[in-house]
Amino acid sequence: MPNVGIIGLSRSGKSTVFSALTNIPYSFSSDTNKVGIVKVSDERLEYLRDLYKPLKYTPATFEFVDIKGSNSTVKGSLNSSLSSVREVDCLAIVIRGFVLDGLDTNYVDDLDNLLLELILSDYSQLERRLERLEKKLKAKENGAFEEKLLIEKLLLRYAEGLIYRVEELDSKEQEIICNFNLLSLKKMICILNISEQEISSIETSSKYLELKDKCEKLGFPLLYIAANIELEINSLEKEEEKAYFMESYNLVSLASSKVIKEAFKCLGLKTYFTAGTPEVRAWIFKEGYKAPDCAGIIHSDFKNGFIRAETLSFKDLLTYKTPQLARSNGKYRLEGKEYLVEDGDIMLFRFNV
Ligand SMILES: Nc1nc2c(ncn2[C@@H]2O[C@H](COP(=O)(O)OP(=O)(O)OP(=O)(O)O)[C@@H](O)[C@H]2O)c(=O)[nH]1
Ligand SMILES: [Mg+2]
Repeated sequence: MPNVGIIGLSRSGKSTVFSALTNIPYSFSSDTNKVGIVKVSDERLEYLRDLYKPLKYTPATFEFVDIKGSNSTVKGSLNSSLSSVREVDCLAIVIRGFVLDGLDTNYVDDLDNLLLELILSDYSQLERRLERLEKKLKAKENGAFEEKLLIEKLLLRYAEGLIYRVEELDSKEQEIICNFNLLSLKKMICILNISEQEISSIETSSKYLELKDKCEKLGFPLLYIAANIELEINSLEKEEEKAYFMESYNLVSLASSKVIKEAFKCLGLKTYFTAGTPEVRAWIFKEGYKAPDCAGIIHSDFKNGFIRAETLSFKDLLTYKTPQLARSNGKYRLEGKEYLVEDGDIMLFRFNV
């Protein structure tokens, strides 16, 4: 299951955002990581459910982690939690966009300060790595020199307090860097947590535009959410009430779906479906997966004994309305081992055991 770690400066609203995203009640305590699992809402899956009326309905799931921080200093919220940051697939950086104890914030400074913490950690990790590399260099070990060059290149940039993006490195460098597991190289999404009063005016505020500009330069998607309002919406029981509330705040979709959507994009994730009367289910896979790789997500036997995949794209199903009509119009394809699975494919795997 893919996951997103929520980080941010102390009291930026991380736990409130986590609660809004996961529907798990807010708790102030931040001594341990909190994990919440969210069902990925997908209109296509709902369509399949209405069509097949299955016994079991299984949306894909996504994990959010409220990463514990140290509250000893106003800044420096990550000191005690860097190992947790290392473990997640993607980072959601929460920036405080509301006034707290009468104090306003500068969004860009806050983002810079947080990134600096990640960079500092990476810097010392790379320095240690460089020391350990000495022996290998003396022994002229394969690849040691290339590694040294790359580390020096990274250190130079980090010394300026700036991050690297994976895309800036060539494929050989990317291969080497995989083993480093650097924090500042992770995929990141920026979440500005604003108060309800600002929802209507945020997009034209100069502070927001400044942050947007910064995020564009860094290649981070930027979302703004009013976590407190989302908490209230979550607490409502009736769907109509939720819809009414959302409309009154001009909210098109809930924060969790916005963040999940960005995380899918960042991590290159896609969805395929399996559909029948026993179960309608969504499966998350990585861009570039071939049919046997996707089969392997269900069970390794499906991959090892893969023969072919009967495939219908969701778009074709929508056009022809029923699987029968799609079939009689030749829209079911038999795909083999080399087939690159596409987002929205409805698949049935044939395999030998
Ligand atoms: N006005 C307003 N206050 C908020 C919002 N989100 C959080 N707060 C308040 O800000 C304070 C900190 O929120 P938390 O969600 O606990 O922040 P945090 O980043 O998890 O804090 P630590 O884990 O202690 O670093 C709390 O008093 C919240 O009630 C918001 O959207 N609007
Ligand atoms: Mg917290």
